[in-house]
Amino acid sequence: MGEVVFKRPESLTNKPFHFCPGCHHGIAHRIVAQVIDELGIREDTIGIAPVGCAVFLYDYFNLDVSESPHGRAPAVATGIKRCMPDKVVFCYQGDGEITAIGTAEIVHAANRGENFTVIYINNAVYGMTGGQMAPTTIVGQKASTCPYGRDPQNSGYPIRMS
Ligand SMILES: Cc1ncc(C[n+]2csc(CCOP(=O)(O)OP(=O)(O)O)c2C)c(N)n1
Ligand code: SF4
Repeated sequence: MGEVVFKRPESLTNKPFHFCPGCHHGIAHRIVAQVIDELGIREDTIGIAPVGCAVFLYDYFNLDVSESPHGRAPAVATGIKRCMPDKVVFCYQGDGEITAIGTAEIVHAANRGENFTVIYINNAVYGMTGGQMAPTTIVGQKASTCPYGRDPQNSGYPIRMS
C-alpha cells in the first residue's frame, strides 16, 4: 500500500470552490484548514465568515461557522469567544472588511485585547463587488473605479496594514 502524501484537509468539506481561477482564497482556505488539522482542534474551532468573496466559507470549512455583517466579524467573534472561552475562534476577512468598512471593529477588538485570531486577506481591491479601489490599492494600480491607476493626489496613499 502506498503512503498518502497529499489529500484534502479534514477541516475542509468536499464542496468545490467557486472562486475565479487562480484566486488566492482557495489557497488561503487550504492553509488555514491544514493548520487546524495539524493542531487537532477542528471540533473546538469556530470560524467567522465575512462578507466578500470568502462569504461561502461556511460551506467550505468542515467546522462550526457563523456568518457576520460586512466588517463586523471581530464584533461577532468577541461575543462568541466571551461566551465560549474554551473554543478557538478565528475571523477570515478581506481588506475591504478590515481596512475600510470594518476598521473600527478590528481596531477596538485589538485595543480590548480580545483573544481570537484574524486571518487578513489583502487583495488590494473590493473583489466581490467588481474590483473597486480600496484603501489598500497600491499607487498606479488600476481598479474599476480608477481605470488609469490610483493617483495619490486624488486618493491619498495606501493604508500600510500587514
Ligand atoms: C454594510 C455593507 N456595505 C457594503 C456592502 C457591499 N459589499 C459586499 S462585498 C464588498 C467588498 C468586499 O471586499 P473585501 O472585503 O476586500 O473582500 P473580497 O471580496 O475582495 O475578498 C462590499 C463593499 C455590504 N455587503 N454591506
Ligand atoms: S473576484 Fe477576486 S477575490 Fe473574488 S473570487 Fe475572483 S479572484 Fe477571488
